[in-house]
Amino acid sequence: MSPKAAATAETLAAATRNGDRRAASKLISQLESAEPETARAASRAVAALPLPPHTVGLTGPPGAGKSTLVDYLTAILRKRGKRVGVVAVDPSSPFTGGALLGDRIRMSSHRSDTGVFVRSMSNRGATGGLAAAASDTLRVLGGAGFDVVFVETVGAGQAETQVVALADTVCVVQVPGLGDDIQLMKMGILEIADLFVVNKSDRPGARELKLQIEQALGESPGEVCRALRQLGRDFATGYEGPKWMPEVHLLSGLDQKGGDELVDGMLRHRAFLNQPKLAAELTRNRLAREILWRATRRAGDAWEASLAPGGSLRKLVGDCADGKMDLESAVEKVLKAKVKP
Ligand SMILES: Nc1nc2c(ncn2[C@@H]2O[C@H](COP(=O)(O)OP(=O)(O)OP(=O)(O)O)[C@@H](O)[C@H]2O)c(=O)[nH]1
Ligand SMILES: [Mg+2]
Repeated sequence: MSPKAAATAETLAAATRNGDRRAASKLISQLESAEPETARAASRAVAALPLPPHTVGLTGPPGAGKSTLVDYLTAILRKRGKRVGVVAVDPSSPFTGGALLGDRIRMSSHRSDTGVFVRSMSNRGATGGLAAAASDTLRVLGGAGFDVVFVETVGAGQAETQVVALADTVCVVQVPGLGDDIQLMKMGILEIADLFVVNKSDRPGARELKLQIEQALGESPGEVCRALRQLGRDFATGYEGPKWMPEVHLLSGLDQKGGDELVDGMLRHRAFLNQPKLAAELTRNRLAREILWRATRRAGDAWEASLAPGGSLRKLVGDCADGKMDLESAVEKVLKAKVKP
């Protein structure tokens, strides 16, 4: 890595810690840079920054009112004296992602507020996976001193689920009138929610949907606790502390109703995660994933370089091309070769 890229990233990280918003913004752009040197230097520099005290993931179908809701919740948290960050993640194709994002953010009311930081992210340039890039972005916002950070994602695909799993608290947003509500739940939505939001409760069918979700929660087998499940069976079965039962909140982002109760629910969930043994285990789990992402990315880069024209394993590629070696044998050789990540 070039010393210059590293120095720039380090300088930006230090300024971010001092609350410099422009530095934070630049650092995030560098994380997303298509230039691997720049992205890697930024990722390395943010590793020492702290995660935000509370990350809240919001997910739900397109148009469910997530952005309107984030805007409303941000206003409530600002009144309570919290500094709020927002990351809108669009995992759609690199070709359409950027164009749609501007439309997805409805934070105009906070534009002049220095206690609010809004940022969008797409798959573009997210080497090493969207979740890894989002995780680095969270460290930037944590470093810049934001108390609560919202991460908004659309839908329930794999990339979204991974991003949402980064959050301490996950809110699944549903709306009445989409039909097939049960179908959505079958798609594993019950599994990932700490809080349910029945949004657009100004519309008919909201109470019925709330009842439906509560009923499904009551019937769902086993322990309903995302954090415990995430830690794996061994920890979950050995765990004897209090359990978390997902809450279902009626809300209207448009009429600005139900927001205070939802914010209280979010904070209750955060407090629940603070139980000493659980909190320690969650921190370890998160660190393990970050170490793995970072190591995988560096190893991947190194192997790629070694196989590229001019790389040390170039002969191997030639042997494969000439039919002197099969693919699997080549893979074995790659794994045994000494490449320096
Ligand atoms: N009736 C009603 N409409 C709402 C409410 N909240 C948002 N809307 C409307 O729903 C539409 C979508 O709102 P967004 O906040 O952009 O929804 P979103 O889930 O962020 O959308 P994507 O990011 O595109 O998935 C807009 O036309 C909003 O005005 C609500 O509480 N009630
Ligand atoms: Mg949106």
